[in-house]
Amino acid sequence: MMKVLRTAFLVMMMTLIFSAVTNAAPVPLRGIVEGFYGTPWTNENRIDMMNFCREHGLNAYIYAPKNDPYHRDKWREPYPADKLAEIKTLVETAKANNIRFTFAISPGLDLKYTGSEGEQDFKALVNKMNTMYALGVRSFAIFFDDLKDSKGRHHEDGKKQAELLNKVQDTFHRMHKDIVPFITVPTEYFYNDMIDGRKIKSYTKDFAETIDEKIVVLYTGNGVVCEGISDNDLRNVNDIYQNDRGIGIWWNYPVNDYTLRPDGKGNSKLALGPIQKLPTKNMHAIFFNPMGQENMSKIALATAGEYTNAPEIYRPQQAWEKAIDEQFGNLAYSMKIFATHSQHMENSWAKCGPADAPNFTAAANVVMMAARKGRTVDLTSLEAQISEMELAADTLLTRLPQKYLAECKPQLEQFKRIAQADKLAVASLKAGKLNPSLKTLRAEIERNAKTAILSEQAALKFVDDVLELMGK
Ligand code: LOG
Repeated sequence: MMKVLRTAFLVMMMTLIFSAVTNAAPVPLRGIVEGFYGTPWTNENRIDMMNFCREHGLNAYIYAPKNDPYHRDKWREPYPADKLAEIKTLVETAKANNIRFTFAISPGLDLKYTGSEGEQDFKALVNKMNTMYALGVRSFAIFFDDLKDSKGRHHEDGKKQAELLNKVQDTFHRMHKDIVPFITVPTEYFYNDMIDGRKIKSYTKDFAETIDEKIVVLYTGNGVVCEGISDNDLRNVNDIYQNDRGIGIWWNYPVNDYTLRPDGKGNSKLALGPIQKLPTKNMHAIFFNPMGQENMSKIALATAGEYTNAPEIYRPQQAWEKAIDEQFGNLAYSMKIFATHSQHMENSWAKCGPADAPNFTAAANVVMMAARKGRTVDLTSLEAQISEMELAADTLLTRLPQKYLAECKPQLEQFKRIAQADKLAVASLKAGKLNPSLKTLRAEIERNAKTAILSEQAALKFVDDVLELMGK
């Protein structure tokens, strides 16, 4: 009897161990870095997001809002009591949701490394983190990103930075045995900035050589906001850092802070596409930087959950459809139409996300090609799409719950204007002469482009193409 029991017990243990190994998460640390510029999320947003993370298989959240003065500009100053209470709530919410909460500090703007000032700053860092430890924080990050001057140069010393990080971590670990390894972002945090031709720049070389193996280093890809990271790209950066566990990723999608509105209150373009073109293996950690618009960030972040839990079989388009179906119920059809026109993020230095409305572009290209040759063409497919766009905008503007509308109303209104302009463009082509209202509407779209951009290379481009062809 004993023997049977013992065998059964052994079999059970072996099964458990085996399944723990085979079920090991492909990306052990996967979550969100609230690391954008502009108005930080409210605590309500953060709590909501932590629940969302749990539901979507994400298990980490880094607190690093650039515009929290106590995180960056005035990092030495202690948090006021009300802010501490907020952070405590977050720590507790994270724990209840099985999410690793990391408190990040960005001291680089004026941090001193040597002399008595250096000593003081070292103490200030440890003190600040001790306050967080007392609130229950067990994971810490020190970030050194965005320390370039107006000429795009930085004056950081990789060795000194890394030594300081090691020292803070060691000191802290001696004081508190239950902390987990630190996380960092170096000053040269994208691959093309780490190398000069084929040579590794001295800052990166020093930082990589000095930094403690345990510290998790994050990088953003070949650029700050880039199209993707291939397995090969990841190998290249790992060749520099040579850390057994591998470098981690700070992924700048769906963040849109670089499309900041003139009033500084929101962002002009929403990133509503899926996560895509990321590595399939060898990732220890990946953090997605979201938009200030917390609710609208959830389309991309739900796909991030799908991706991080099965990178090798992840399919962006399917994950995106599923995310919108789940989040928008009977408004999903309309939301898909709107979101398709607002997923590609691009400016002079940034490029990420699938092309906006590829079906629209395909139909418009056929129409324009014929129109330029003076041929008449079948406009049915394009017209059908335009009617659906206008209907989707109206439906969402009237039926979307307030929490979403508060984050995307200007963009929906702009979407409607663009659809109406597309309609006038089609009418112009049909009539063989420019409809005069088109110019007026185009000017109105331009006036609103400060607060709302979408479909620049798709639905809006068609308007411009027709204007160009038929005389401005
Ligand atoms: C910042 C980040 C910002 C993002 C997009 C990193 C590591 N740092 O250029 O705070 O949200 O780009 O604008 C960044 O990405 N620097």
